[in-house]
Amino acid sequence: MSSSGFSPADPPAARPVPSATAPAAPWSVRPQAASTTPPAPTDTLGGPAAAPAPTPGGGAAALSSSAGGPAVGVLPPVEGGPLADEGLVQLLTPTGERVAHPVYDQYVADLTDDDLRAMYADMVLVRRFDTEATALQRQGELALFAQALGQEAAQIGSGRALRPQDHVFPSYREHGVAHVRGVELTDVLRLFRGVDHGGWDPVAHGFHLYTLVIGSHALHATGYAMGVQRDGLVGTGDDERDTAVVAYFGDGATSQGDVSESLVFAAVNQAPVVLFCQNNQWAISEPTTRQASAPLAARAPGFGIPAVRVDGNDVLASYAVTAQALARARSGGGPTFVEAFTYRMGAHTTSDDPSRYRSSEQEEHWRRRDPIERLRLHLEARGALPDEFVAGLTAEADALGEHIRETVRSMGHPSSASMFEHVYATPHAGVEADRAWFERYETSFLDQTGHAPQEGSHR
Ligand SMILES: Cc1ncc(C[n+]2csc(CCOP(=O)(O)OP(=O)(O)O)c2C)c(N)n1
Ligand SMILES: [Mg+2]
Repeated sequence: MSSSGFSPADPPAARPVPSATAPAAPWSVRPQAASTTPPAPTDTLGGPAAAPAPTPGGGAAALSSSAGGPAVGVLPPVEGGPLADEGLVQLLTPTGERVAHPVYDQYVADLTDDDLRAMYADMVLVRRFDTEATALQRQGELALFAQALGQEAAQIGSGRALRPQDHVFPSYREHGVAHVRGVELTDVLRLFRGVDHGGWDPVAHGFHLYTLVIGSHALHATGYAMGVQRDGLVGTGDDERDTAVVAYFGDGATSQGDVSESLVFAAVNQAPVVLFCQNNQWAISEPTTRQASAPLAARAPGFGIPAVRVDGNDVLASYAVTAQALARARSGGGPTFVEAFTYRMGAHTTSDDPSRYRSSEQEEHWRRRDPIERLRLHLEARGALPDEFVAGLTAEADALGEHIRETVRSMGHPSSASMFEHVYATPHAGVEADRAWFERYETSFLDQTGHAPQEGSHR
């Protein structure tokens, strides 16, 4: 058995939705238990300074009554900037200490040392995959690659909370989720080598193909969830039947209309969908502070969707909040918006150079919050990371690296005509017309003997 432990087809059962209510988040418009003084926007997370508070004459002033308090019937603006770290659900501190949580402890209470080691192994293997794929791109073996570096906890934690019947709509760096859904990581590289539109069977894995059109799959996921609902696969009480759908997207995607539209449809239909936003603080070179003036999660309640902000570098907390959200969806309780606050430790893709737009101090700040290191420290403190396990995992990672290198180099060259396959399940006149045009185009390069001309001779 591999050191990655429990099989992707057999995640630990998520527990039922707890009746306890989480304390109001600092950005909530709900009345706060203690002081209602908004926390000052801070830069405690090492990112660029949070957006300034609204100025007189701006939205906040316009919402105030002449007496200075909020106008009757008008909701006040949400509190805190998009980088505020107050209100994040956390179960493991950056140094690996377990902290208690009144709501989410119960979701991780059943996790054994084996489960924690399995999560650790997943994260280590996915990081090795990232490293190998990046090196292969540099060697010209891949056209492009997008790392998951730094986001392993958000992906493995949330992915491990899924059940086999759940269905995931990823964007393009969800390699950790792909791994726990049983997708061969080398198949992910078929897309990045350009030999395939996808590389795996979405139905077999409950894991859709990667989506490069930012935010579009939030709509696909919500529509799919509405279908699941209409198929009677929600709220039956049968753990093997009730199904949830997850859309993974980034902070930048929340600026797209598609994501807002999916929130509308999810809310009014009470669709069994979890809208899982990995806020890695960057949309290529655009920081979250240029796209939001309040936490991204704070948008969802305005649509009527409950939201939770979680420390996305904490694998346990990511597991717990996702388990709760999935249980809500499967039981017919409707959608949840999860904002996993994390950091893109690497470049956007291999075509990007982040030193052009962010500081090495910020990168160093987040290196000290590495999600893998956090779980390693926790396991060590529990005495649950024996040397033999570490040695076995290192050997498994080395074998994975070799497997990736060999498999990618031996991927064949598809015919260019294959790009027209699988566009639709049934024949389609438009695709046939494109295929015929492309064949004529390719034939136009052949010389009179029907052979391809020598390199450069047609120029
Ligand atoms: C509709 C659309 N607009 C623009 C782009 C170009 N683009 C590719 S990645 C990206 C940034 C996405 O940022 P985010 O959603 O935060 O995801 P991340 O890459 O950080 O995981 C953009 C704008 C695109 N692919 N699709
Ligand atoms: Mg981002």
